[in-house]
Amino acid sequence: MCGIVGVISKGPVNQLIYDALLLLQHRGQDAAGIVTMQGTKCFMHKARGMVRDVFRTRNMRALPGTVGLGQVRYPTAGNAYNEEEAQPFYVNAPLTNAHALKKELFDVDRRHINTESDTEVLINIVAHEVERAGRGVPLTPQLVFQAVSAVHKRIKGSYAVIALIAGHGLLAFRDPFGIRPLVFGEADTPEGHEVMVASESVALEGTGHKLVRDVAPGEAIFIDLEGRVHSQQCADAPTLNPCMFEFVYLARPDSVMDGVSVYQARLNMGETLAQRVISTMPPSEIDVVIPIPESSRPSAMQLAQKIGKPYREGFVKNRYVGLTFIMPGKGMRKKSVRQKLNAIASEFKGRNVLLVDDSIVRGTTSKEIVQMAREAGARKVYMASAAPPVRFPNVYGIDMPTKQELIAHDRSIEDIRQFIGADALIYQDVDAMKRVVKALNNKLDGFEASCFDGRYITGDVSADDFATMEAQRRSQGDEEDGTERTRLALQSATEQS
Ligand code: PIN
Repeated sequence: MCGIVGVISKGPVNQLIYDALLLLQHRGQDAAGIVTMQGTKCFMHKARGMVRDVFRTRNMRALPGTVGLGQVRYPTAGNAYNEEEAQPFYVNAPLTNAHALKKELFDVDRRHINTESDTEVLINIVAHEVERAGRGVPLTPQLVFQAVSAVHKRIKGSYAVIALIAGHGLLAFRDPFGIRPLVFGEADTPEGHEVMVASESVALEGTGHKLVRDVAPGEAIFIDLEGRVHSQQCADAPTLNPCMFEFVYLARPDSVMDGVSVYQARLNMGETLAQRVISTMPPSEIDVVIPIPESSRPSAMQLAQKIGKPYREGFVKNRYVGLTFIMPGKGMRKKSVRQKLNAIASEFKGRNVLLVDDSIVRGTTSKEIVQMAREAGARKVYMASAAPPVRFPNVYGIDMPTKQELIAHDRSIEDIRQFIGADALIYQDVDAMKRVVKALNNKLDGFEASCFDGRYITGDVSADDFATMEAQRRSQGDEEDGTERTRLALQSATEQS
């Protein structure tokens, strides 16, 4: 998962892209970058870290031009800490056939891939197909669309792409299953017409653009340098199956995705979760409903109303959790949940509390939070999850642990309840969740909800893919624990001195 934005304007775009990236920061905090284009020349700045730390005035001044794009990155496939991989940051593209494509690119297309990143594979395929379509003739939108059709035939996975075609314009397209989100909007500025493409509508709204519509699954839009939008369906049998995790906790609640208000989706999930609560225990056994910040709030609020119990804030989130440094001679201390969340004791004392989280993935946070609620004086601690049990790994770009790390993989609800130490555990029902989100837009064909139902919509995911994914995660983990932490500590020290 990443946040991407592209814009074509009549004035400078560097500040605009920066502002949009800040609105998409929740989609990735690993690295950020901006590329701008002036004439046929491209300018770029990228680095590891959050948007506000990556860009300084001098970097922004070195990004001239009226066309550009940006990304906030969240590591998916590949080595998460390879600096080079922050570079091809135009795409949000976990591919399920990246390995085969890499070989094909080398053997057939004669292109060499330098990094482990799926994005580099994808961008090379796009570049190759665009070059092939435009060989010897002027590149028209029609030829660009022809290239996108060829790309769809070659790659498999979930992808939302924004690419600059030097000297021509901005290309954006979405995978034929509509897994990852992509919207576009426009604004009339004093300098003229402006078109913006982004992962979430909040990036458009927050920068003064009016949402025009979602890019359809399989569709490509090409914005020429005059700001004219050309569009065409480039896939054979597109269907719309947005990723359920966007609605569960990834997207901002003020975004509208594929015609669905994320906030409303969360409220609706609270409604069905309430039904599960009522069928599990008499609401009279619950004194108060408390959300675990942030994204469970709408569900918790709706749930509380439905069961007729008060909704109270019981945990405060520390907004300023910093880096973890290794000090000489000391082991690394893991940041605990307690540093990020603190209980308001008066809300727990002597009460039977129903805690609501958006999901339970590893269960480690839930376990610690249940413990904190008890220490704060709660009599009984019940836990409800607005998402169903997360039983299967994700191959479409959501950073989900391996099967073994998923608490609900191969475990009964009773086992999970015991693990987290709650007095009762209530999960969302997967069909009910799909039904209430779909009720917000009947044009949805379904959802990419493989983590919950084990159905991988692209139909090409094999046991081998899981094995590769798990191996990648393991090697990332090792590195994260070692050299990377040291490097981060050194880097921060230099920045502060
Ligand atoms: C909360 C996001 N949400 C919190 C992500 C923790 C599962 N975890 C999934 C709960 S917010 S665990 O939107 O960032 O505020 O089960 O893996 O421990």
